[in-house]
Amino acid sequence: MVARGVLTSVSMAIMAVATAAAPLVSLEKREESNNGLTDRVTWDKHSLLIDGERLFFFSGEFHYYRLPSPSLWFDVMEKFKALEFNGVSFYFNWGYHSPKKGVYDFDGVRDVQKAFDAAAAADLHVITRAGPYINAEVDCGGFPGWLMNQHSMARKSSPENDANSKEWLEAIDKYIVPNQITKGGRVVLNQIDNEYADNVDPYYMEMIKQKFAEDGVDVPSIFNDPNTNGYFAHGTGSVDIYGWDSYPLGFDCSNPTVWPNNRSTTWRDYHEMMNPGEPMALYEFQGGAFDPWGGPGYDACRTMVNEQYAKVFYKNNYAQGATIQNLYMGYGGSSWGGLAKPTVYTSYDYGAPISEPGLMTPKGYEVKLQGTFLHTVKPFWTTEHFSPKVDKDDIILVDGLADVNTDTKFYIAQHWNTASEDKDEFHIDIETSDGKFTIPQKNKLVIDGREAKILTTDYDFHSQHLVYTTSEIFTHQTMGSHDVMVVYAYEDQEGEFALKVSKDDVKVDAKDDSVSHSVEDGILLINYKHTNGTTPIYISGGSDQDLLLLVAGYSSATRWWAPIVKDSKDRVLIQGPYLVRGASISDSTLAFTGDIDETTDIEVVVPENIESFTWNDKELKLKKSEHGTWTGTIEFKDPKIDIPDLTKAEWKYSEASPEINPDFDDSTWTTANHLQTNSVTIPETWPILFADDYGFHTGCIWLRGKFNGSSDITGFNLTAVSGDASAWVAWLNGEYLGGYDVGNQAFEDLNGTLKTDGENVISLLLWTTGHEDDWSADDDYKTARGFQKANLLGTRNQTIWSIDWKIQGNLGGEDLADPVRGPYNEGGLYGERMGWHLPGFDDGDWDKVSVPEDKNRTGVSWYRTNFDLDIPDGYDAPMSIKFDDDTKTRYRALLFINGWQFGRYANDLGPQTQYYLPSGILNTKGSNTLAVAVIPIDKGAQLGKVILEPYKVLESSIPAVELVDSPGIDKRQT
Ligand code: IPT
Repeated sequence: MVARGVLTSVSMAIMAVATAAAPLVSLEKREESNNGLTDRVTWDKHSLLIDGERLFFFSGEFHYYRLPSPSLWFDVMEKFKALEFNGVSFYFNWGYHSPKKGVYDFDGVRDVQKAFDAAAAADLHVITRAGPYINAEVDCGGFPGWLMNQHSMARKSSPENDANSKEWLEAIDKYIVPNQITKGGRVVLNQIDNEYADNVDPYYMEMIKQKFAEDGVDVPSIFNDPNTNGYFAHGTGSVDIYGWDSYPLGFDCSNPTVWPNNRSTTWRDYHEMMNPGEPMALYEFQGGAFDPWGGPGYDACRTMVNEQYAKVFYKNNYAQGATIQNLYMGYGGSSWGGLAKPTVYTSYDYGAPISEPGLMTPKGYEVKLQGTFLHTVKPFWTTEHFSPKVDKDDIILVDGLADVNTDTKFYIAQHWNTASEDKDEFHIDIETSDGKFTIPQKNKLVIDGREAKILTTDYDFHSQHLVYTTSEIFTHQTMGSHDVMVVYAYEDQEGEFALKVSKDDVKVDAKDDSVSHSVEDGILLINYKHTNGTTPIYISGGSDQDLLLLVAGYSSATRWWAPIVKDSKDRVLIQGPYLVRGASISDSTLAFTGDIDETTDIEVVVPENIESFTWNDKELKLKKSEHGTWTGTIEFKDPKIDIPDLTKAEWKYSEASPEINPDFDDSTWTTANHLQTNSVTIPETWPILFADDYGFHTGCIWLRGKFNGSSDITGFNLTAVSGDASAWVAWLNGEYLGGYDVGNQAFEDLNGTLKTDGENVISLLLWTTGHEDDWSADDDYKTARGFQKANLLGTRNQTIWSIDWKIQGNLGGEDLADPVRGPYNEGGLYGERMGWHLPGFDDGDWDKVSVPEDKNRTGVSWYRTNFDLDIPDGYDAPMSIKFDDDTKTRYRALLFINGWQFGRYANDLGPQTQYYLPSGILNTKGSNTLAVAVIPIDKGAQLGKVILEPYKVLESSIPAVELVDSPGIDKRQT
């Protein structure tokens, strides 16, 4: 075991300076810290080091619980790697694993080991973030439903809360601990709680930190401060590597092209003050945005947090000094079932670099351009800031970063006004070991609107010495007898590339007219324009090895991939495909794997010994060009997938709300008789009518209230409490009274319906949308779902018990009827309780109908149909269900695919109408059961069109997708 503290190692680097007579010896003094538990993961002020190797930690956030198909975790992790993330950050969701105190489930879709395996298979480092509190727009912010009945406050130290928190940590640590790098796994950092900055109790943090340590977590601890508040950087509860998060564009995507001018320029100073001995870490940096019910939708978020945003804001982070950057989200997924907190709907696409159905996006490609640079150009990892001289420094901000080990310097240029859409030309004064220059010397350097550039100077790569370039570097690689570098800029922008050469008669060969060159004082200066496509410039005779400079326009650059060849550290280059997942070499054959969406022309740059190629195991015929690159075409074969037309399918229908009828037998329901609650909602009448108090934590809730009529009683008054987008419907003695948003509603003038003599029965159906989170650590997650007030009108003593109530939520409450699909899959609708959503339910005696429906229905309705799919091997066709209707009456619907609830639809709120059905949950090679429950809020609703549709069809090397266990009705545990 190593002692906590500073490890000092001195390494000698001998740097021969061409012009100096004697070599200079420079001593690099490294001061690395570790946490006293392991030296496998260390750090200094510049960056993290893993096994002594420095890296730029560039990760994306992934929530396995938002994609309940473990095979697809391998797919998504492979895409992370392809987009040049070298890490992944996992939140673990306590509530997802624990339906009941003491009960933990890590089987099937909850098998987190597979998530670790998927990260390892894709060669990704892992950050674990197990909370206990995670936020993440999930129900209770990740706390299990049963914790709502805990008396003590969450996220505060108390015997009860400590015990419950430790119960979870003990369960999840069994997975985190063996997956740490120290045990042969990939976990390198472990987060303590999340964004704990309001109402903080440092002893709680300390307790969590110690529990992780006691259980054997020995990698450095981290904390994600909600912005630069300084929490847990020092003192009780403080962590090894403090960091913060930031969402500079916020979460309102409704004006997606309007950007606030709020890029941070003060982080460097803050970091210097707060934790100067640690790398600057952004444990969550905005990678997209969530969207609320009724919001503008994820296309708008993708537009707002687009690739230009990624250029400006991520590069600004690097300029500020960040070398740990986790994008929240890398892939968002779906808040299926009741996973979401009330503000968000089923899709959690997030406008992330990889979309909900697993597709590439423009921002994904931008992430790849940046990531490849960050991993290639190593001097970028050890820099100090300086302020260069810029001619337009009132408009253009240029941050200088100077490597402390070499002469390499970087210039990060952007508009001072982040939102500026102007095109501005500027010059920078640079100082290199080859002299001082004002660049560009011959043509133009611009920042065009919302872009930012990283310019590299004085940089040795392979046999070359770059003096500077005004283009951005994607990557470089030596290919045996010649070196290759790919640079890029937006189309029509000019570039200047200055290379040190040993002879004046260097040969520059380019087919493009825009390319010109000159040699002066041993520096070859090449000027060119970035055009559509990629222009090769072949430079020979200037150094030991030739250089193939590939000058790409931006859109061409987005399709350059530089996969690291399996079992090596070298990259090969390929331009064209939609997605390149991997490359491997055996003998003289290079095998690529990836996805295409159309017939694709490609160009490949590989070492000279490669003579043949395959794409997804099929031979690929390529021709060698004069500069040694290879070109050819990958043919896309349309698989002609037969997508069933559900508007022509046979559907079965059943009405599904017998609870409305006064004589419905509710004897098995729970009697609502509590007089006390741990909720933060203050009851106004008794008994307590909060569903969670009776163990019902998800989905729809039914209540039935009975009272004897009298001539005094004139009606009743109800106050429903639930989250955004919730609604409730009331019936009296079988008659529909109305459907409402949450809040208070008085029911009077019930002429004819309210009995003055005999028993009256109120039936209430509450459509809930999950629980609040605990952002402020004030137990807000304990806000009730149910009724705060229920009293009769016309009588005295209205707050006391005047109605007898029964309550029913999901079958079994915390003792799940369906542990495989887990605590969030089903609520308390009659059909859910009866298992109508499940495969194998016999709907033989239901009515045959067609959908769209031609009848107005009142009360809850269920529809079922089956369909077959046969998506051939070698293709990926992520599927969806779309609702298309112009029904004016408000209704809500639940969509079940093979028993899994994958859609909560609100025709009156939107915005979501299309719901992703992940393969594995969906049987892409066989039959599927689709069920739709329709809950009218207004009287009479008509289910519109239900359409099955792929988002895209790709010829793909997606890893084989195993069917998820989808137990049928016979497996119900009641
Ligand atoms: C940040 C949370 O850490 C994360 O869990 C998620 O909720 C995210 O917000 C928004 O999607 S908190 C940040 C807004 C300060």
